[in-house]
Amino acid sequence: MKKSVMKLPALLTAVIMLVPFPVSAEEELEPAEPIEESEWEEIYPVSEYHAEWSIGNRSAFPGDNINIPVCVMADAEEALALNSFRFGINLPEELTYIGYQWGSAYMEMSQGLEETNLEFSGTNPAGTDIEAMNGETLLYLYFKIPEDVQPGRYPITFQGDAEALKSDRNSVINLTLTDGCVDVLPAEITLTLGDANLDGKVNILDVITINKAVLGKETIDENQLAVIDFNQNEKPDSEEALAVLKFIVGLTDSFDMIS
Ligand SMILES: [Ca+2]
Ligand SMILES: [Ca+2]
Repeated sequence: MKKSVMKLPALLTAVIMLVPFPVSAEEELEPAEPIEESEWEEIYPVSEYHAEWSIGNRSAFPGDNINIPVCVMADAEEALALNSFRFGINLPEELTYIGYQWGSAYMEMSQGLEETNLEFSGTNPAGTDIEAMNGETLLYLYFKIPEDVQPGRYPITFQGDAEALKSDRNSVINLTLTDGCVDVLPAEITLTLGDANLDGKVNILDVITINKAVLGKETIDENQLAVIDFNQNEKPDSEEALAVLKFIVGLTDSFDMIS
């Protein structure tokens, strides 16, 4: 007896399901509610990333042909793969700009008419234009150092309004732009041990240069490495900065203590 009572609701449900439910054509074609602008961020929260684009530093002699790398670093893959970007680079007019190389990445770019003002931009809705690995060189700028240029520092700087955008509307990429330079050395130069910035003197500025290079905040070239790489491991080390410091304050008169 109890069993047949239990079965009754199941039977009713089956009967109800067989009866067609009236749905009007109008109701069927009702479009989905559009997502309001104000709701979008709630559904897809804004992600913030940080990226650094940096122009390298190099020293060179008059007559040299050089290239300056432009590197990218970021805290997330999302900040390395960009669908849209725009930046400009100010070139020193005293140096002869030859051209640039943009790796193998596909891009659409425009070049400024002035050789002292390069502009790069790309937009590609179907894919990514900038897609790099962390620390990778994205771009090389080529220069010829004129024979008659004055020795000194020639800055190569980003234009401050650079933009890095991801196609995904809800990500924000905060950019840090680090400028670079070419240090033109006197045609005749004597490389002096410890003179990391190659200005002909050994002083605290050289300790700072080495420490910055150790921390990766400054790149040093082969001439600079030649005068500070006392332990011959082909990279700057903090003990080399210390050795130069000891030399400056008179604690030692040679750099032979590191081998
Ligand atoms: Ca120096
Ligand atoms: Ca070293």
